[in-house]
Amino acid sequence: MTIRRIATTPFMDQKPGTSGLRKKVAVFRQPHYVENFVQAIFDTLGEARQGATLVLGGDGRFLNREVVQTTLRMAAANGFSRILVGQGGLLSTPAASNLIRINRAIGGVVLSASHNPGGPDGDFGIKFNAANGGPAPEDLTGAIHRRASAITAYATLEAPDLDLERLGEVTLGAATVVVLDPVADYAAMMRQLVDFEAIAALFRGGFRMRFDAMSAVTGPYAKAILEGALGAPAGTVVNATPLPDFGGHHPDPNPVHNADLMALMLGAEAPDFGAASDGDGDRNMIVAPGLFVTPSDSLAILAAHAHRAPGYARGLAGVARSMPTSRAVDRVAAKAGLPCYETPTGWKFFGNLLDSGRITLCGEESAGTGSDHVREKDGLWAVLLWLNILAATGKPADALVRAHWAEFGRDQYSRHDYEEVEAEAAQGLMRALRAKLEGLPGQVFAGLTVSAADDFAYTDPVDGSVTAQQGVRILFAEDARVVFRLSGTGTVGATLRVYLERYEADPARHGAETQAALAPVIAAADAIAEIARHTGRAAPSVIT
Ligand code: G16
Repeated sequence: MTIRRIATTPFMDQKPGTSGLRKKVAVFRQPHYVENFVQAIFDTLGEARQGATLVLGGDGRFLNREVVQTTLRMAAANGFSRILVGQGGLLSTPAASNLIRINRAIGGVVLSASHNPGGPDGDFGIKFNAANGGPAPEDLTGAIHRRASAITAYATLEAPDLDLERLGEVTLGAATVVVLDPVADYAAMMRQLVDFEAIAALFRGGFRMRFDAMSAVTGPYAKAILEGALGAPAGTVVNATPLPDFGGHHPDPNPVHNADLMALMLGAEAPDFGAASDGDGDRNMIVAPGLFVTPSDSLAILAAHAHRAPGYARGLAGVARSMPTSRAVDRVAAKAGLPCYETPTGWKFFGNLLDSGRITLCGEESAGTGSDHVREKDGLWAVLLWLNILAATGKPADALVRAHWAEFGRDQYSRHDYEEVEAEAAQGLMRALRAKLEGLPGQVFAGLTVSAADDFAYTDPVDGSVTAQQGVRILFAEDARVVFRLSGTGTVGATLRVYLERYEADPARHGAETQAALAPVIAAADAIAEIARHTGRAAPSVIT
């Protein structure tokens, strides 16, 4: 087979965001667009790629199959010797992370725009995960961006598409392509971490749950593990077939985009437990009967009980959360005497903490929870750990949450998103906020007194790297906080995220409705940032 070098010119917008390069499908369909970015990744790896193993797969969204074939041909032409690809081109993000680690691969190309909608008018994405299985760190994404901005040629192989349905090895040029079952290794890892027998006994005892795979990649994983290995009744997993357009839905596991699960769990016929996962299987949603569990609370509850699962029986080394995530997990860490780290938004910032053994568990408000078993957040793992905890404590999920609040207090929490705001308007809002930070302490807004205000900067304790301008945080003396930042995963205009929280120690008030409990914080946020004036929006587009 002939290797061809194709001349190309750079696209100047190939800058990875919070999690890889995410754009509209139409952008990725431009001639050479995918090839340029993939070649930039390969070039950045340099000579180390010669003879190396590469992992490849995606969440099954529109373009997934085509880009898998393109990447296979390019990988074979670029000197990789083994390419491990999930059957049908499918791999969940945590499963890809695991495969990279257990096969000592140089890294992986993961095709996903996560929770963003799919289909021809939706979004697509390409991210590179490094040899530790985690998202490429900032220096690597920076190098890929620089390379993509100066690229002049890419290498590919003249070869027909491979049959990715048939498991086994095939030769492609000088490389071996291994088409593997995307679920098997992942399921084996889960068996090591959580007590399958205890969960199976729970289901045998009549425990009922719904897992909504949202027509995305977790379907086959959840079917095999929950209904297959653990014996949950058939039909426990719904929307289990990955579809290129996710059935027309937004595969984002939150109360807004999974209103069906919310309605079921808040209704009279609620099963014992509800859960969902996103496009590429790294996010999770947890719903107890009558009660949505915020990702921040979920992280805290998992941290408090993880020792009940065999994989964590020796306890935790430490925990971490992204800065905008509520401080609920900090309270668990303080009581247990564990180190607790606060990182910028983006799973890549947990990588060094996990690699150096400083933390065992970490999570984010954006529905991500994970541990040191891989270097990505892991949706199904979080659900299995919850099930293990429910089995071990014998407590109903809602009672477990309320008991947690009674012990630690409740961090009322909500995120208000203003989507597709004109980019300049959103940046203007952030500039104006930064300009007034110094004068804020001592001022009173909606009855709350500002005690501190800054623009979050993070110094990585392992490599000393500094990441600045990661979100404006304003603390109030009344144990409340608001954080403002612009999303790094949107594909149209800018998304302003406003993260709101208030701590409540008094159990008598733990039942309060969240938006009502946060009303003064919401009013103070608006007064400080003048959201309506800058964005022209009277209300958020999405409240979660
Ligand atoms: C990605 C990152 C997460 C981050 C989330 C939201 O998640 O992996 O670490 O919290 O985006 O980021 P932003 O607030 O910048 O939109 P995913 O699930 O989209 O890959």
